[in-house]
Amino acid sequence: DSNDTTEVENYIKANYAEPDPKYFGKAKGKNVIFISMESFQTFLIDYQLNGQEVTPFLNSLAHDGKTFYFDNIINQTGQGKTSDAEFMMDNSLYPMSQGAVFVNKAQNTLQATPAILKTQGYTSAAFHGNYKTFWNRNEMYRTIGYDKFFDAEYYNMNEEDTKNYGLKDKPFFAESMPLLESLPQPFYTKFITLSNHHPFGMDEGDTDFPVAETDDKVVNQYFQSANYMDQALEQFFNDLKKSGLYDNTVVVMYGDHYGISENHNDAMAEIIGKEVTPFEYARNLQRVPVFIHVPGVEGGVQHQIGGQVDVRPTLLHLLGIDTKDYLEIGSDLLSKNHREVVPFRNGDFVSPEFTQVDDKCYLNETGEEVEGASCAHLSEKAKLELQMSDNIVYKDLLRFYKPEGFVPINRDDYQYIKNED
Ligand code: GP9
Ligand code: MN
Repeated sequence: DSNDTTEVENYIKANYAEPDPKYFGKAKGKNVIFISMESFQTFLIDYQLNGQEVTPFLNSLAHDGKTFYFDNIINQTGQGKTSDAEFMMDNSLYPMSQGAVFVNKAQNTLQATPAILKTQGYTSAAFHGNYKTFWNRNEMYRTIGYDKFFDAEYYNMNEEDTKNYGLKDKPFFAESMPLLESLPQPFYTKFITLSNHHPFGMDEGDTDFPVAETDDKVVNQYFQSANYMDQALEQFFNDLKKSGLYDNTVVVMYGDHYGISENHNDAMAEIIGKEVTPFEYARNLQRVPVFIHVPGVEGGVQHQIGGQVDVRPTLLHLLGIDTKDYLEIGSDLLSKNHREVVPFRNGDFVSPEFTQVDDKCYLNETGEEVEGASCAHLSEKAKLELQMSDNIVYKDLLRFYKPEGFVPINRDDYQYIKNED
């Protein structure tokens, strides 16, 4: 009710991180392209398998000085995996602790980015080479306010170009180009890749990148599909440049969640050259990369600790939209007051000095377990952040809140039926 809403509103206003004027509005009016990089973990960046870079294209972006590359962002997804990451990118709210928010809360009221940008003249679209009902996307996208959803029905889903969940990334991006170019500008779009999905095996001829040589087939194949995705991204960037869109578009790329679960710790120890302790698994291997390229703005490698919920405020501030009137939980990564106690969905957290894993407290510098007292205060902070976000999502509180100038979405205005486009 309105008491709950007031409590959440007070918490959010007290924790607001104001934009850095150096970046605020630097991407005003530009197109936006999000790319969900399936199962992509940060350790892959700059990793060499037998002396060969796995992701030479992404590595080049990480070091070109023009792209922001955030190497300390943690995976905050729950059971909704890809869809949980999408939820965070569009809403800066946490997904659910059990179940998928896309499945369970598709009827909620949201104030998602497509709806916010609509009042600024933007058209929004989602692109994905799987069928629209997967993860209940066709319902949740109506609540988020995506104008268009180009799902598998818009692509050539022939045998050769598909594997497990759908279209391979190279044909996906290639076939997406004309659809993207057909959109009115400015646009807000997202592309959800698939090829780097567990168990990762690619077909003969898709890649000539070598497999790793551990005893674990899943881990071995991960490098091949990650390399394939890297090539697909390079192809897409080249196409964006050729089309002229690149210079007028902000590109945000993020790893959606881990690809290699803790069942593969033995093989991963060989890969990273050290034992995968619970601390190592959480603090290092749960990182997912975030890249943001803003035409004409200098970037560089960014080490601040953050979470997936932090991407939206960062982007909105770049677009010149102050987030202070929105009930969102994340914190602008480029703000001088960015908060650095960052929760995992299960209540554990990462912070500059300490990391909590399975309720145990570790000192980052040594990876040693220390007295729980060192983490207690930080742990409370992390839990409170999750709780405030959960209040919004579980109690559907945005029904009772109207940001200034925001025009609410009417789900009935959105349908994703191909022939009626
Ligand atoms: C399916 C794709 C994969 O459409 O998004 O989902 P995941 O299993 O990674 O959540
Ligand atoms: Mn995924």
